[in-house]
Amino acid sequence: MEYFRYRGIIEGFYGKPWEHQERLDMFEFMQANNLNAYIYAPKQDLYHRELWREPYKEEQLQLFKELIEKAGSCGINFTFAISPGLSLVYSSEEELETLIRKITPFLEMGVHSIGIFFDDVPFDLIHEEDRNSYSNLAEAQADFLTRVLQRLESTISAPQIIMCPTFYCNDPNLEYLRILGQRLPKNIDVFWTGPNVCSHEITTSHMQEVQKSLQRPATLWDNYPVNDGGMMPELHIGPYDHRDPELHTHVVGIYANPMALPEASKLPLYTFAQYLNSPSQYNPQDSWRQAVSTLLGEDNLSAMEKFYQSNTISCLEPEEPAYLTNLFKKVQEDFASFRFEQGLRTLREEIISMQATYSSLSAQDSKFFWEIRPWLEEYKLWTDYLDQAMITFSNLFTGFFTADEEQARESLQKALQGRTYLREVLKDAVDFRTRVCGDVVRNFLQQVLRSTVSIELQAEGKEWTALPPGIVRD
Ligand code: 14T
Repeated sequence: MEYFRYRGIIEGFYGKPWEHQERLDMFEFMQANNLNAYIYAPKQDLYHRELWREPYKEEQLQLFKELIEKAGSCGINFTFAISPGLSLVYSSEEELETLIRKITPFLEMGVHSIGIFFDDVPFDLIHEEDRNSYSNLAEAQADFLTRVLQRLESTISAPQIIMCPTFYCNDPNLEYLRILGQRLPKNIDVFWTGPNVCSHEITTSHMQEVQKSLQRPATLWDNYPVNDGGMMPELHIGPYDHRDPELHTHVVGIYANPMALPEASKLPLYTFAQYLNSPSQYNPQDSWRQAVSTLLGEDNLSAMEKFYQSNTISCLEPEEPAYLTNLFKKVQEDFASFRFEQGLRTLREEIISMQATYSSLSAQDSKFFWEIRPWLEEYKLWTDYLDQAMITFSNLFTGFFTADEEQARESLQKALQGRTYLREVLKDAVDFRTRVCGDVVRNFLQQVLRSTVSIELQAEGKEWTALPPGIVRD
């Protein structure tokens, strides 16, 4: 007996949709990991959202046919989803006909599961006809879906509708949800993303409250590992985490919304599948190591573990990368306690390890490693900057603490040159496209600059209390 009826992936992100071949390949991955449901809902497919009324062209339908057949042969329930909410007139019979016309080719290809999504659309009724027919948005959506279901039931046997509400997270006690719960036919499934759009944690008691409002257990649309919109600089390759092992008691299924990078998504999706298949035995760290070994090979495990230390940021782990934070904290404590050699050694060892990690991973050329290239390349840049920061600190300490005046002058001169380099690269780093290393290395470089302000002023023959340019003393 399975814990969840739907164990799936929803291609529901903004940005570049997956390629046809990537989807076919993903279906095989899903089959191998006992995932049984896929929803087609890429926001950037104009025919899915903006142009929802336009029928698909024959060539596109041909590709869908291939996808649907492949899904079938892999034991995957294929759901075609449409997002009409930006412009739909809920009360209109013509609109209903248009939607039925749009999905008819899919029904003919054997699809019996349809998604109708109202996420990220206006919160109010925007058409006058609708304001005259309904007293609120929930009533309009429930009525429209009831009519869609009736039409489907008269056309095919056992149709399935899953809807995404306009308010799909946060407060489970909204009036909007209660109205949907009352008015939507009981066999229509309803999505929910948890306490947030991208939820750090999802508890059973939260889902129990959602079930109470919706009068049915919800289906989770889990926004991990998706990295669209403002999350694009983040690489979400960590394990699925912070979902109660008892969620299946109040949830009928979970769909993970992945990244636009299909191969990179497979790491977290592998762990997601293990959670779904055995929630109480699921161990995120063990599962992740298994995922890396299985998907990328045992040989890459230690380098991937190291690289992941700098890529932990996501809704699941929103803090700065903990490993790096702790390391720099230790180095700073050493410096502050006159243990310069100790602190510099820690830095040097870290840099060597990061360099080795970059060399090892950048030498790989499978699709996974091409997808993570932007993070890998900026990781390399941070490593180089860090190397310069270490050398600069080293010169600074020598400059301050050596008895040899000549050497002291020389070292401080070198520290100032290091400073010039670091202030330039810090400016370059403003334009970094990824969040690899978080702000930890950036903050450390900034600290080097602060530590050298006084010697720079001195070198320029200015006073300690030099005022910023443009400001003159009375
Ligand atoms: F319907 C939903 F459950 C949902 O999550 N919708 C979108 C989804 O397509 C997107 O991939 C996801 C992650 O960014 O979040 C939703 O989109 C949003 C949500 C926001 F709160 C886009 C912008 C937002 F400000």
